[in-house]
Amino acid sequence: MAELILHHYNTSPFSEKVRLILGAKKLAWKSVLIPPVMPKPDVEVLTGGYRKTPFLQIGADIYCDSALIADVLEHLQPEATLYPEPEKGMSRILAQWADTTLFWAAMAWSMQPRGAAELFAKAPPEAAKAFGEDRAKMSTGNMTRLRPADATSAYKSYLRRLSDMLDDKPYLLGEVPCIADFSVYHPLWYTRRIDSVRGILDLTPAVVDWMDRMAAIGHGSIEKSSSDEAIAIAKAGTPHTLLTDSTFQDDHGIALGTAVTIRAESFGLEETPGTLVAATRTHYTLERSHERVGTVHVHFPRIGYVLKKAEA
Ligand SMILES: N[C@@H](CCC(=O)N[C@@H](CS)C(=O)NCC(=O)O)C(=O)O
Repeated sequence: MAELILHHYNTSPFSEKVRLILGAKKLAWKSVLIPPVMPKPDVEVLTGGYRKTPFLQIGADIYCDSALIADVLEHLQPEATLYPEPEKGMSRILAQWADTTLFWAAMAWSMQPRGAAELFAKAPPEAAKAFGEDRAKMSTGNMTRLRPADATSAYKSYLRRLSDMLDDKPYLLGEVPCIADFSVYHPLWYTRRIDSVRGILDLTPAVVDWMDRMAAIGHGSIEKSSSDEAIAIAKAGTPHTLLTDSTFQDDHGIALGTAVTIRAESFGLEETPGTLVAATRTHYTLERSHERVGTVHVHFPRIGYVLKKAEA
């Protein structure tokens, strides 16, 4: 089986989502720890500009965004499925809500002053400042951050609604965890790691019990690696995607072979330039080269990303 390399850092919620999916699918993977703030030179060598966490590397293929990574892992190891019928559509829609609306409410609650002070208590003062500045820079464009009090009310309501869903079943949509469970779990996991803010979860004990069930899934089998090793693996490899849908869907009037850029719709707008080599129903693939890494293919989901012709 192809070697999976996850580029991530321990405190990243979206990485926790992917680590648990790797665990649910009982996969073995290599772990490359990347910096949580810019600069990220080795990340940029591999992705061509995308700076968010996590991304998955398989040889000379780089898969950006946890939603696309989940699809890739599903192709690679269909058991246990992340998208069980008959709730497949519902699970994806609930996951998207959790990765956006729930995530930002949970972040605003967790990073309130006492949470942030606890997180950075052992770090030098420059670290907290650098983190704040980095995330402020990422939050440009069409992004509106919730005010703390509004986020608190929303987070409490969301937790009550999730608790209600867990009244009569062990996981959010049934007897087994699906993509919605992994997406709902990671923002709550972030809150639970911070003693001074985790109390909000105790208002909904059914959610805490479900979190214990999710945590018990584990992270699969991990081998430590380094970005130098990962870059060497990419350089030695030839791009070969595991995504099986290849039919061209042109929603932009941009032909395959065109020089383009892709970036996230919000939060971290760094562009990845390259040649468009696939644009399917669900994802885009760019081909790009760099002297340290040779030719790689960088894959993005369509949802949440902006495709444009490169400016001449
Ligand atoms: N839609 C992305 C969101 C990823 C994301 O926002 N990750 C956070 C960390 S959990 C991030 O990139 N923060 C800035 C950074 O790590 O540089 C996904 O699903 O992977």
